[in-house]
Amino acid sequence: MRLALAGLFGASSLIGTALAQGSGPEAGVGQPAPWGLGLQPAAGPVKEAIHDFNTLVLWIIIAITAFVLVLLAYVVFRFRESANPTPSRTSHNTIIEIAWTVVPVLILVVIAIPSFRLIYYEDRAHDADLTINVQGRQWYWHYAYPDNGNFAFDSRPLADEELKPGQPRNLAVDEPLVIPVGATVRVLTTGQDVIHSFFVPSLGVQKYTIPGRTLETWFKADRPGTFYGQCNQICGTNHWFMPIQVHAVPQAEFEAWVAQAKTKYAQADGAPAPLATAAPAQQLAALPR
Ligand SMILES: [Cu+2]
Repeated sequence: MRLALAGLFGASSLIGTALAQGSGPEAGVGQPAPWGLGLQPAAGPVKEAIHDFNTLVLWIIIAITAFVLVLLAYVVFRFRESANPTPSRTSHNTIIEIAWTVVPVLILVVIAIPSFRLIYYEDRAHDADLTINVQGRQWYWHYAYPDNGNFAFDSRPLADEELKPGQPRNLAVDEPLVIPVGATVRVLTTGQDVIHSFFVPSLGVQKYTIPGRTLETWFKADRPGTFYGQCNQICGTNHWFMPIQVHAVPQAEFEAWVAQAKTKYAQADGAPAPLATAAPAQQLAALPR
């Protein structure tokens, strides 16, 4: 029995490792992979904390599932009709009843403590290096850099014929969000029209963008790379038209980008883009329904 359990746990730890590491994307790229299981590989500390919590809960689930499986198998075998012709009439057992109430409560406490710790860790950036305003709009993203010249721009997916080799379809965008590697980025989200959600799995960030409200979260990329996400709140017909591309670059490269962005993009004024220009007509027409 002990050997069988050890074998089971050995196999599940392999699975756990495989799940935690994900499969497919090379370092520095955060995107879904064919047949990928589990969470995307972490590209920063927030996602690492999410991985840790996920692994803890996975182990608890494995232990509970294995325990129930063994118990069921034992009961089915030990108390089958031929082996146990006159069944016991026992209907209460105080010790067992207390145990099966208290043990699950303890398990929930064990899960709750790191869970709350993670929520508060994700909640707010302490000593942020820069702030980015993210506004979800039907159906594109609007980004502003208040600390770096207060320029703002829109971000939309590339049409299929515009994709360069290596750019994933429906994830690559025309104007990515650019951040410096290693910087703590405060993200303030708001929605222009309906509720959207800013979600970049490899950086461990997911926040609603709600009209009339500003929500805060943060992330940090600890390596250069391109990290993809999507609006993951169903927000209308062209919900899928809202992929997110975060480009993490060294500080000097970021400063060079900021310098040209100040002249390339308009100043942020908070005014919504006219609806007629929200998405180029020919681009929308070319998209599958
Ligand atoms: Cu959306």
